[in-house]
This record gives sequence, structure tokens and C-alpha cells, in this order.
Amino acid sequence: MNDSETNLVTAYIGLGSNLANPSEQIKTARTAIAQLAGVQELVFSSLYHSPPMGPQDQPDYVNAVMCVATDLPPMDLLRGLQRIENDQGRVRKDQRWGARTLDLDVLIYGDQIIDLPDLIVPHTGLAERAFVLYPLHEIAPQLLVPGKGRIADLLVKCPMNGLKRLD
Ligand code: A4P
Ligand code: MG
Repeated sequence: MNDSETNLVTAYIGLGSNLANPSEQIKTARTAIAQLAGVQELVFSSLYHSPPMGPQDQPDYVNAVMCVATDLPPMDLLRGLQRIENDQGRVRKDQRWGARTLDLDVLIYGDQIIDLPDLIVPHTGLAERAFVLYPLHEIAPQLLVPGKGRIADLLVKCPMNGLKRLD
């Protein structure tokens, strides 16, 4: 959704953590994202508990989804999120999908389909990941995921895979 007068775009950000007090990591990241210049928080989902996708010898995750309005171009938004990951002690290791204090993904950026070397939007795997689809559906039940269809249709095809909504 683009607002032609202000150039504000509605974007959805996925948050995940499975190290160093994950729920606190997510809450700290929420505040940091809302404080990025050019980003305004609109809605924040419940926190969800989810078993790890990928290597199983790592703790369970806490996941959430945040909806923002932003006038940042998509790459600037990604760089802002990566700064927050680094500030919260994110260490990038060789293992794919390994444990992390904080992972911030640009899930959706308006109605755009982006295929750049450093940024793929909608985020790869969004349509198959319960820990993304369920919180996204909670805050945007009518959402049309660009190139993938209605969130409600994606949800019914995706088992919960052990996902639990936290109070
Ligand atoms: N990148 C490309 N597109 C995007 C995007 N839309 N948003 C690039 C964010 N980054 C994007 O990311 C690797 C590269 O992806 C970046 O350099 C960026 O330019 P990364 O954060 O360094 O590494 P990563 O997150 O380990 O890689 P990847 O493959 O993106 O992993 P995912 O898809 O983020 O999955 N299990 C549960 N239960 N919950 C989780 O949240 N998360 C992961 C990571 C694995 N298992 C999980 C969870
Ligand atoms: Mg990532």
C-alpha cells in the first residue's frame, strides 16, 4: 500500500530470537525499530514460541511480526534492521539457520516484489513458515501477499508445526 501524498509504505518485519532471553530481545528490537528515523510502528503481533526450523540442536525461538509505515527505501530499511541485529549482539556464523540473539527480516514491503542480491521480498519461505504466517495473519487477516496470494489461503495450507501463541 502506497500513500501517494506522503510516500509512506506499509511494511511487515519478522522478528526472531533464540538466545539470551529471546522475549526480551524481541521487545528491545521492537522499541529500536520504532525509533528508526523514517519508521513508525503501526501494529505488533503477540509473541509466539516455535521449535527451530533447521538444525535441531538449538533452543526454541520466540517470533513476532511488526507492521510499520515507512518512507525509507527498502534497502535503507534492511540496513537499519541489520544495525539493530548487530547492536543486540548478533554473531553471524557459518551454520545456516543457526542460533541467534536476533533476526530481523523484511517480510513484505508495500506491494513490491524485490529481487536484489541482498534483498528478496516477499521474504523467501514466508508462505511455508508457521512462525511467520500465523503472527502475520493475526495482525493483517485481509493481507494480500504480493505474488503469493491471500494470507488466509496460505495459512490453511501451513500446519502450525508446534507453534504456540504466548500471552
Ligand atoms: N536477505 C535477503 N532478503 C532479505 C529480507 N527480505 N530480509 C539477505 C532480511 N534479509 C534478507 O541473512 C542473510 C542475508 O539475507 C542477509 O545478508 C540479507 O542481505 P542473515 O540474517 O545474515 O542470515 P540468516 O537469517 O541466518 O539467513 P536466512 O537464510 O535469511 O535465514 P532466515 O530465513 O532468516 O531463517 N526457526 C524458528 N522457529 N524461528 C525463526 O525465526 N529463523 C531462521 C532463520 C531459522 N530457523 C528459525 C527461525
Ligand atoms: Mg534472516
